[in-house]
Amino acid sequence: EHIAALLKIAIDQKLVSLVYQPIRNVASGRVDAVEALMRLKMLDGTAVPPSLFIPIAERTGAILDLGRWAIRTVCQELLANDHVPVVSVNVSPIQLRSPGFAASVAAILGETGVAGGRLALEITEGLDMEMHSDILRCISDLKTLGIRIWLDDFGTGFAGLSWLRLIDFDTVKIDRSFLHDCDAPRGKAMLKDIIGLVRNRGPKILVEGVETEEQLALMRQFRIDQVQGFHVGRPAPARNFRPATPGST
Ligand code: G
Ligand code: G
Ligand code: MN
Ligand code: NA
Repeated sequence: EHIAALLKIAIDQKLVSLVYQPIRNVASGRVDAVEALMRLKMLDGTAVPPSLFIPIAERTGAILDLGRWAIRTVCQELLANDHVPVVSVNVSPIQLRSPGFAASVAAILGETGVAGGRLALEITEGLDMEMHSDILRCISDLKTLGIRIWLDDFGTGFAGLSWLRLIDFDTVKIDRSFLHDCDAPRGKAMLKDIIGLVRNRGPKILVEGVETEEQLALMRQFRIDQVQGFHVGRPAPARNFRPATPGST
């Protein structure tokens, strides 16, 4: 239908773009990573939400071209300077399952001269995340390139625990829904248990959706490694993450 047709011309017609949301290291207080988020607009300029176009892109296969475009764009427009240490990009299981995905990422890194360790790929524990041996092999190839593998939206699906058991994630992102009720004792205890569960497996922990100073204080108390959310910053274009150059405003 309409969105599917739009996705086919989106790259050529410059209808897709990336915005970046800062991620703060709790101990140092510095922004030490950013997450790239894809945006799509229609020909008349109206924005199409990712919750609408990503599933369509997955179904039609357009996600393969869009995903490579996103990784190349991140390398060119952000990782080309040394200002932002790490950029994370969301990837769909469809991409991880497609033959040659790891090789295409390796080619982009080679082309742009970006070190693999500065790129993180976020995987969501969705319902469709079957434990495909192709996916596990792809993740292992990506890790060989030095690429960091993050687990996104942890705690929202049924598959998260299986993924945690099978894959050595560098970072696990705890879904923002756990922050909503963490000012009540029950919610706080729940968050604490989830943090303990993840921490015992070894990965770093990032909590998403931090919106207030109180929540940030709690994250310090829980010794969370990184936080992301409106309290740290909203998604913004790449120019906001480049070093200030003399003469620019
Ligand atoms: O930007 P927003 O918070 O609306 O993003 C919602 C969700 O859309 C993200 O959490 C992520 O799961 C998905 N998303 C955003 N950008 C991309 C992308 O480049 N690729 C994939 N596969 N998913 C994305
Ligand atoms: O699915 P994923 O977690 O990758 O996407 C992140 C999405 O969460 C983005 O679309 C972003 O706009 C949204 N987001 C980021 N920080 C906050 C926050 O502090 N509060 C809320 N409500 N949403 C947030
Ligand atoms: Mn994400
Ligand atoms: Na998330």
